[in-house]
Amino acid sequence: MDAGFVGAQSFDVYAESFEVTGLTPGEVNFFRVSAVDANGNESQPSDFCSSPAADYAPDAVGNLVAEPGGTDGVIEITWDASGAADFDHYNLERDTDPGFTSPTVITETMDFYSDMGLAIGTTYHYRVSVVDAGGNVSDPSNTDSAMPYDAPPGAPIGLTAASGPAEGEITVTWSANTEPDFDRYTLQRDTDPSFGSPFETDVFAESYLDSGLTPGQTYHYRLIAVDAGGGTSAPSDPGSAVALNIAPAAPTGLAAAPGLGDGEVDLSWDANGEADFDHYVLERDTSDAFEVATTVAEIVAGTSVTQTELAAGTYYYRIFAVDAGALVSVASDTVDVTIEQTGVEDDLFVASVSLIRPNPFTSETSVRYTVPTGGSVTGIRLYDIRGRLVRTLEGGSRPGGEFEAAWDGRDDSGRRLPAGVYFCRVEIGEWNETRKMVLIR
Ligand SMILES: [Ca+2]
Ligand SMILES: [Ca+2]
Repeated sequence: MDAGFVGAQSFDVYAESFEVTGLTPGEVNFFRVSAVDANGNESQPSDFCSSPAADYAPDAVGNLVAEPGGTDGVIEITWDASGAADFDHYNLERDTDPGFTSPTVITETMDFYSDMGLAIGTTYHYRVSVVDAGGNVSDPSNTDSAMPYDAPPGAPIGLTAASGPAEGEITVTWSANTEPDFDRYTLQRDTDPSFGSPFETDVFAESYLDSGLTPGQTYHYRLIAVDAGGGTSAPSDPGSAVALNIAPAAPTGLAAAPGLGDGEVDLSWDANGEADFDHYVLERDTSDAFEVATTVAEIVAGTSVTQTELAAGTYYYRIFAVDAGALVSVASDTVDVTIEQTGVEDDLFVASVSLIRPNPFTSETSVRYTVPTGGSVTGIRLYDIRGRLVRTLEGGSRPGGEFEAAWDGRDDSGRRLPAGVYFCRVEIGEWNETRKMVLIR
């Protein structure tokens, strides 16, 4: 090791060559030789020579195995330990290309490695080489590949559904999902709380404005988180809300004028624009107070109507719009019209509704009406505020005369109807009139 041969090691040799072993690989050693005779006399040493000790590359290792780890984005790699005496470290190579054209080299002294922060859904290839103290590199090991572990997201939390802000809308909000490779939410909506056949939509934020819903209808929502690997969470706790329903605007443009025929009034108004508009309720009274006992109401589908068989006098009209959820607008402006007396009645009896009493009522009320002389087919039918037929009180031919029909506040099936406004439509031959009734429970 030292050309001055201070502290040199010596070997007795009986031939003209000798192999020195156990040297540090790659280290330069110096040698010289002297001859010794049988009496132990030693010659002067020869000139010295030198050479580095042989340093071969380590053997390759095997049994490299790459497997998904226990948390997102991790691959665990193991391999056989190197037996090289001058072992220094391993070069672990990682590449997304199985040909290792541009590998990332990881220096590791242990015979295992946890590779973290990898892209989920990507396949990574690994192989390892042994490096000795002299920098000699073994052949690479076998190769193995794996995709990083991809845990599914946790169930989303904090889901809240609220009506509005506009008609037919619900706003749904929730807390952000913390999944590292979170990709999107799948929001489910159903009118059935068991979510039997939900509507689904992908959402990439923490809120969703659901619009175009049926105003007044209850909708249920729940949320599933989806990660980049397609893993799905359990559903969130559900939330529900009623799609906002706003009452229609008051109808505008109401106009009333005497009609072409005797006792006729022509009425028209502007159409309402609500998507859930259902019908109009036209009210008539002989004073602009529109008192319950005297107001006559008629359900109208279009934007004009002709009232017939009115006696001479001044009539006041106003109109309401009703939506599919039975919400009623405030009243339109009131208009009035006066009809002059023209024709002369020669019937003893004239078709009419003379009285509904009591009105409002709690348990029973009666409708007093007149069938004209000669008799006529007569129908008395009751409708609710949405225009649905709930009860038929009369239906058949009647002789001329005065009659009363009682109503006990029940429908045709005998069920008690809820408190509210009902319409009584009396049809006597060609003549008809609708009156408002108020049931109080
Ligand atoms: Ca994941
Ligand atoms: Ca509405």
